[in-house]
Amino acid sequence: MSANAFDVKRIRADFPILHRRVHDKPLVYLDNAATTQKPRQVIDALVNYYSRYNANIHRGIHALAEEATAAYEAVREHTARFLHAPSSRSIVFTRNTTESINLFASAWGRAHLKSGDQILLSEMEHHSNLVPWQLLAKATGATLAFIKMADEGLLKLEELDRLLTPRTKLVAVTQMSNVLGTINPVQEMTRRAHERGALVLIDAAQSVPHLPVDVQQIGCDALAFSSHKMLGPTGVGVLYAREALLESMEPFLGGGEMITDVQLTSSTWNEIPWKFEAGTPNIADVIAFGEALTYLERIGMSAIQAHERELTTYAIQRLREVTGLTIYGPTRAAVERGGAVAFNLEGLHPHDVGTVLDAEGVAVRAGHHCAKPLMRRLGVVATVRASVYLYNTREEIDRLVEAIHAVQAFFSKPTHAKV
Ligand code: 7TS
Repeated sequence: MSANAFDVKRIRADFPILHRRVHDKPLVYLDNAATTQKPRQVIDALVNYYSRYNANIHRGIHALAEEATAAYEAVREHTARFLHAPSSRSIVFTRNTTESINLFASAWGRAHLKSGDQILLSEMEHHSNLVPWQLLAKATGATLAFIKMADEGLLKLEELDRLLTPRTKLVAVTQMSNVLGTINPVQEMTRRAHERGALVLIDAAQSVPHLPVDVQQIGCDALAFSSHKMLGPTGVGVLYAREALLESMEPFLGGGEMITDVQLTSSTWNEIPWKFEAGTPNIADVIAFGEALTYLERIGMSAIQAHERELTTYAIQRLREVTGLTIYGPTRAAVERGGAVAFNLEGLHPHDVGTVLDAEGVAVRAGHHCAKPLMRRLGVVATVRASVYLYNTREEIDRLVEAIHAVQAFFSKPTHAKV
């Protein structure tokens, strides 16, 4: 589908929540990096599952269990196609990106990491791609190193070459920053890491929802993302990992479903990917996540990326016109970036800004965005962040800018003068 055929009005009609009012104003939802809204196709899939074929999977021999199992496993196939993964055996369902990264850190780390090994991260990681590695480093005696970023919010690639040593076992890096909108050149980074014998895990929580991602083209060994950031339900995450790698890893959680046989004192493991899905999974939400994939494919990931690119360019242009507003992250037209735009207003705390924007019906996030080391690197405690998705419009960017003017007017009144 070409960008011209992108019909945002028609898309918006599919999202019931976009038609509600907040504080008596039409909702402008610009907190998509936190979670996205759901189209009725996804909501209907949940209702349909619970109304028609709710059953536990992989174990029942009755019709409902067979239908539910087929629907759940079909979404695994669909997810593999969406990522251009060679096989659905590479797709593990988890609860979210956080659990996917923890699964990999724990299961791969226990099998492969020893004292003195190194894991390479970056300065712009979400806590989800920091804390699991800190825990692993503590447990194994491995060390962590960090690729630094230039002031514009782009990683210094020469740092990667300098930091990669024979001790580096893994590079774990985000494909798109949830704060700066920076898109990292993960394909090139993977190539360089592989040349030096390190594996690569990509935190794709902000990229898979917004641009075409092909795991074979990137060449990464593992990749993690969440359904709820791409029109699907909460409670579903994906870990993609190369089959051979999954085979080489220890289980993450023990229990039902992940075994072939259990003795009183020992067990043998199920085949991948089920070896990593202990207990009853989130059947309903995985099935509804399949509808989210179908929805995104129907619009087309390239068309979605083009729409967001246009909106983000417009947003940055409008925000730069606001006096006293600082944008964090790349703003040059030549730099391809994603649709998360972090900013601050001079003399105002981001929480105050967020609260007044909310009163104007504009939903943004204000805070550290689970990236405290990045906040320190930027020299701020927090920022406001607007983040767009396929259903946002230029008119909504105009509403954001008007609301920012309302914030400035509100706090410049003598009664609210800064002390
Ligand atoms: N990695 C990145 C880059 C993220 O943006 C997030 C969530 C996660 C990992 C964790 O995802 P989860 O589904 O496991 O929670 N980011 C945000 C955010 O920016 N605002 O709220 C959640």
